[in-house]
Amino acid sequence: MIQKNSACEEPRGPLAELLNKYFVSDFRKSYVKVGPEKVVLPVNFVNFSEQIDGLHVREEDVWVISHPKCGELGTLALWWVRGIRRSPLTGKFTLTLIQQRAAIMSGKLEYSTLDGDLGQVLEKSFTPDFRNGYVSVKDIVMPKYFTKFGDKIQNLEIYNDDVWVVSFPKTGTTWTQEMVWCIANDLDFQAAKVPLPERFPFLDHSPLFDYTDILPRIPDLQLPTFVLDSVQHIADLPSPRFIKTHLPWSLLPGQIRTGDRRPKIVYVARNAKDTCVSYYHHCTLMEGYQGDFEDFCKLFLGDTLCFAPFWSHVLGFWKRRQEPNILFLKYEDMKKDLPAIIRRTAVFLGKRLSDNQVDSLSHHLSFDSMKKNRSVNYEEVVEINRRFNLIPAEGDFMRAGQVGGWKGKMTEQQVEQFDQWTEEHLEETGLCF
Ligand code: PPS
Repeated sequence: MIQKNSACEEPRGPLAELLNKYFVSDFRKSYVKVGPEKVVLPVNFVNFSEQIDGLHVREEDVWVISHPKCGELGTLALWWVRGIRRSPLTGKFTLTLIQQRAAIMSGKLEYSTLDGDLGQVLEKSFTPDFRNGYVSVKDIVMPKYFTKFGDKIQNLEIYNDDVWVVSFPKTGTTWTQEMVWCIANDLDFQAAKVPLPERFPFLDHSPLFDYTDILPRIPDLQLPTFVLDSVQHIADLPSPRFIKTHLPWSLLPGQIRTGDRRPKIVYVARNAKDTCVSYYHHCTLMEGYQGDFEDFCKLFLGDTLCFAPFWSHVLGFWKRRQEPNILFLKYEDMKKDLPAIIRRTAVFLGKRLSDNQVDSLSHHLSFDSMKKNRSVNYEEVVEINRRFNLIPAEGDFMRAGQVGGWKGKMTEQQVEQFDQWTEEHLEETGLCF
């Protein structure tokens, strides 16, 4: 990295003479040596050094840094850079490295174990019968069972007419799925009686629940393919497919990330405090979390829960929100003015809705109506978990459906921590909740 005011000097000596003799042209007049490392660069670099120096760097950026044309050697020398921070005191840059480029070049995901105290809390309080631990992949926390599906997800064939709903867990995914499905299917409320997980399957469902050891023990437990192998199930679906995922941008199938295929993607985000409270209840009710709320907040703030880090998940889509195939929504806006969001989503999906249709869909999507609707309220899953003693907890998936429900649940200190954390991550992003 070149620092502002770093010294530039003219290269001297016989090698510099060779360079200036054989490697100058109309677009490259001469060379300079820059910075303490005396990096040789074209003289025109001087015109850009201040701009590069002042470049706004975000933590969720992913940089690949290499020496030019270094081929096989470069494969080893390249690193994924997770974060770049500039010290206000020294002006120096610090790079946070994730993993060697070699793994990325081979096209295979690379997994590592979770380190640190929070990793231990997670392993201790959140390993029910169907989850035997956690891994880190591209710096994202996933259940160990994800290792069986990860590469298959990376290589999943994508179609431009797919419709995806992408989100961090508990941010309004089900609500958004039902809205998107109904709009895309011309408000066919009769067909919408088919359970949502069948109409709009969850790509990363199977990695969350490993039933390999459970099924032989409970022969009466009959599970559909969208539960047992959700990735294959989706690969086999006819078009147009509707796909839910909680995967962040960096773990989406390769064809989406490279832009080779551009399916419609609706991303929904929610404020961190309500998401955390909702995720806590969800993990207790539907995923077998055994710890308390205090530890859960620590895990959330420490980005040590499935699909975390939270903010890079949200910002990964926020920064792509202008792309024509991406629609970025907020739970809070849906609560504030659902008809307006329905209209926006309809335009995005290329559908026209009359005022009456917007009204009837708003009614169908109201919290009270969705809470009673067995095709979207996951009552059956809660019942199965209880019946087979997989998770004995009591509660409803459609729990509170409020903005600000955290108020009765978080301590003053937790609120302060969440607010500070939010502020740090949203600074200069233009995103607010
Ligand atoms: S999941 O399991 O990750 O897919 O959960 P997700 O659907 O993202 O989030 C569930 C929360 O969304 C609330 N919800 C709604 N709120 C308002 N209106 C409607 N129609 C609605 N449908 C679902 C649901 O109650 C969960 O939030 P909490 O705060 O837990 O109530």
